[in-house]
Amino acid sequence: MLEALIFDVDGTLADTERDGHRVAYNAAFTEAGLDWDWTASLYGELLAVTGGKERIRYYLEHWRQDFRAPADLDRFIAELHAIKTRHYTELLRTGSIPLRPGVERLLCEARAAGLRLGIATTTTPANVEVLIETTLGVQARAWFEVIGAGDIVAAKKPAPDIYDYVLRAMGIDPHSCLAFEDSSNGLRAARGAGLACLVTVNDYTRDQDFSGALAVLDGFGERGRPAGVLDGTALAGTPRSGEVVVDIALLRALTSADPDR
Ligand code: XBP
Ligand code: MG
Repeated sequence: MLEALIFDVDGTLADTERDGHRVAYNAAFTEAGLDWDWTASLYGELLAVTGGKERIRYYLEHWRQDFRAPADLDRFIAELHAIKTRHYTELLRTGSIPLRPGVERLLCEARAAGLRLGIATTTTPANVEVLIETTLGVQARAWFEVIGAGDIVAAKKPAPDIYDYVLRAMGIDPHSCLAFEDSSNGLRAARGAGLACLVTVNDYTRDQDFSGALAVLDGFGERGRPAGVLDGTALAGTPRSGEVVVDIALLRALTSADPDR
């Protein structure tokens, strides 16, 4: 019985990476006097590592062996990442990053249907708070019982820790939940915590491996603008297997047909 929806943030609720986080990282590098430039293409490779601090370290280790790291590299990275978070939240406040089509509709439908809502994300908590506030309004923070984000867990996605944290905090069984993700790392994290997972892809993740997903779509769809189905195995039993609008009826059909539940 579906009781709760647990959403990833970056790439799922909103397309935040290329024109949001990436721009903020580059602004932080400039402010710190670094000649680092994360192009859209390079950033696509760096997204293999979740977590901004971890991603910066990955970049140094694989692309900038020439960099003369300070004695306290952890502190240097943490301070640089804090500058990035300031730039990112400022960018969000300009209103330039909207929710993806269908997200607000689905959240409202879920609330009307009495489903519980949670968030499980690798990004920094402040980024989630500001995204919700700037796209849905400050009152929408209360829609989500738990926001599991960033360093609240030691191991980030694809480790299942953030989903385990949210499940524990909500006191709910994974089989009563459905996760929404955009990336293979996120799918693996959700599946590792025992959740069924619906994937909606974006340009950075479209070609990744989504084995184990309930279905793979190119979005949530809107009435009159349905989402394309990339892998709709579980949709076969539903009346709209070619194109779909993700609504509560579809989610209930998907999860009730799921043999893992
Ligand atoms: C995506 C991430 C985050 C963001 C950047 O998180 O991996 O690291 O790219 O945010 P998710 P930070 O898809 O789980 O929402 O710089 O705050 O890490
Ligand atoms: Mg994501």
